[in-house]
Amino acid sequence: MKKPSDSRAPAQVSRRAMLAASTAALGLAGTRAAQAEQKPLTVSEWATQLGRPVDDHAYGVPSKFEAGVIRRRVDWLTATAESSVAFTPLAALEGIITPNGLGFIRDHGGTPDIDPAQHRLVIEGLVEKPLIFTLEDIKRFPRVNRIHFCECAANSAMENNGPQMQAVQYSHGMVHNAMYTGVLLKTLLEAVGLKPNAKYVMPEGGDASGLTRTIPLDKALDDCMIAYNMNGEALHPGHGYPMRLVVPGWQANMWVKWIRRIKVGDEPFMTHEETAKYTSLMKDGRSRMFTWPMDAKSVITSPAPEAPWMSKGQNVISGIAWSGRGTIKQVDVSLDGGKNWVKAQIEGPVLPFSMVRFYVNTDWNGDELLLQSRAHDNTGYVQPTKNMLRAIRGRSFNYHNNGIQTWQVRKIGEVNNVEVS
Ligand SMILES: Nc1nc2c(c(=O)[nH]1)N[C@H]1C(S)=C(S)[C@@H](COP(=O)(O)O)O[C@H]1N2
Ligand SMILES: [Mo]
Repeated sequence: MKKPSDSRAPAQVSRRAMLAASTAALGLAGTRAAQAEQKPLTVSEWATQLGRPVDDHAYGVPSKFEAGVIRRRVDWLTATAESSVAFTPLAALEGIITPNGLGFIRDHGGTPDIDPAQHRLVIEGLVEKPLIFTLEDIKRFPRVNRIHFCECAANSAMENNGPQMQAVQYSHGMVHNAMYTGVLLKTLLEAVGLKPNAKYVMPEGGDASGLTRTIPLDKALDDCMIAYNMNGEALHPGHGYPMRLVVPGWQANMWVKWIRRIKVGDEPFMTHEETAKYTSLMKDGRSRMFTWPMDAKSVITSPAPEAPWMSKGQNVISGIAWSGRGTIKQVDVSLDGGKNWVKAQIEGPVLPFSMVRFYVNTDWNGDELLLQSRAHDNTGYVQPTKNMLRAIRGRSFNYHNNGIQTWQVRKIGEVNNVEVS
């Protein structure tokens, strides 16, 4: 039996022999075994009295012991709390569905509180019959349910300049994955009737920022949705209540929230922000524009700087992968900074433009690891290293940074955001 080498693990060595059969079999060396010893199967305090009344929260909340699992803002990142971002706590989440209360929120002008009875969606421009829809109208059209990731183009952008954020929540937390219920945009565009010269749709938000984007008609007619439910329940206000545009696989700034107007046009409608901010500067000084789909990306969510391993022996590497060009085909994991790779096990649903969950089960001897993950999608695209991206795009703050992330597992309780050359 291995000796626990973690100074944080309580002195359980002498009594560990009693648990040898179970813990040695699992290779568990630390916290879990210690807890088991401190709480044998006697009657626990909470079993000697009645619990709280059923339904004491009309809308359920997590255990108080999960109080650290929350969205977090980085206040220095943006000028104000209204034009800000609150990041998904990826290290604490499992599977592929992000709970609605934890999915990142990015607003340009704060979150409006919209009365659904007052909200309207106007479809106008190059259409035969402009129409105004209420939420109830929208709900009368045939429905679809689709699971999709939503990733801000700026996710991981700072990391292009070298390791910055000591938490996967901040380095990669501008992504969430949810099941949307709504109507295909195609269905609504058929209802208004497109004029033959229609080429683009221009969705506009009903918030203070009035965010407007341009989407080519092909994409609009393919898989875009007007969604009103997210993970079963009505969209939360921060995610666009009562309705938002879903643009599967494409950068999240096109997923217009609180959508109130769709104008159909024959040329792109470029706002200042769209031309100036959502282009990517390259090394040679030119800019990449219209970089709409999000390329394949993956990240190990546990261990991570905020979720270190606390024991040697058996440990699970858990991560997520997604591609805006299709379906994830394979994820590789390296323990040595990209020299050797093993194929991760993808566990759970594999769907187009959706996250997948991957695992590698390990037996950790306590030596330093340099953990990386690398996604492959069904177009044959393989997630590049950060240096491969820099060779083309340079080192500036870079939108669409899908470079491979490295976590250095240095010792029990310590994981760092690092880079290997
Ligand atoms: N109307 C409106 N839609 C918007 C925004 C906004 O500020 N206003 N922000 C966009 C940006 S930049 C992102 S990253 C996504 C974030 O979606 P979420 O807040 O549901 O995560 O919404 C997009 N849609
Ligand atoms: Mo964004």
